[in-house]
Amino acid sequence: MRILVAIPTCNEAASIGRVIEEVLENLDCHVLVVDDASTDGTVDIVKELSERTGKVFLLQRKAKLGLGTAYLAAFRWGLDRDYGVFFEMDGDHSHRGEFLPKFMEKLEEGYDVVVGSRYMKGMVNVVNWDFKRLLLSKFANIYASKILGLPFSDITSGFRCYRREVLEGVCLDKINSNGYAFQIEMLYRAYKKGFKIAEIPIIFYEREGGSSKMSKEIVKEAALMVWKLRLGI
Ligand SMILES: Nc1nc2c(ncn2[C@@H]2O[C@H](COP(=O)(O)OP(=O)(O)O)[C@@H](O)[C@H]2O)c(=O)[nH]1
Ligand SMILES: [Mg+2]
Repeated sequence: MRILVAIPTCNEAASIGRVIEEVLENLDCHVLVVDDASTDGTVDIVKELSERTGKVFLLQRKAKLGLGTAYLAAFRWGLDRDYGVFFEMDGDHSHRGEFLPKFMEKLEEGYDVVVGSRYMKGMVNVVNWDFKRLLLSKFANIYASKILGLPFSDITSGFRCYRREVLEGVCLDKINSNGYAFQIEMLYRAYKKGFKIAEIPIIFYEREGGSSKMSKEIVKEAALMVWKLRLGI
């Protein structure tokens, strides 16, 4: 089965090379980077890896168009090319390639979606987050999962994988959210369609270089989106 690891980037030159190399060391797969107008050399690093390995592909967009549409572009690219498994992964080295085989084990057990959770069994597997960021993430998770009735510990996690059938089944054209709400919306739609979803424990390492794209607008979008999903509007 062909596996595609999708990585959205916006100025991640400090980490993207290492992220991609770790992915390729841990999994027999292709990598698709969806870059939104990076100006720090991210694209050159990706192109060099592409030439060297033949397993790395690049989609370049002209402006910062959001995480959600970056993933949608990656999914459509992969659906057109016969991939069977789609991973989502950050480009800032918060998500580590060493966990990839664990996701595959769960898929082989028969799950359709596997989410890498920072909060399984009451744990907080996050390295180097300040208290404010942790509180925001925990609160967002509790708020959204209660409202949507989702029985998972980390519904905003961006380290996950889907079988092809899930992406074909959830109607990608209907996805409305673009920031981190995208992760919640994808999981909610997959759950409602009855796909089998598992969580596995991962460790999330806060970025060491570059800068976060989290913003008030992204948080606001997520808070509203949860209600739109629940009310079906
Ligand atoms: N292509 C693209 N990538 C994005 C965008 N927003 C965030 N990302 C990438 O998504 C990943 C997660 O974003 P990040 O800023 O690290 O979020 P945080 O970890 O929640 O602070 C990183 O690889 C970012 O470069 C965007 O608008 N477009
Ligand atoms: Mg990050």
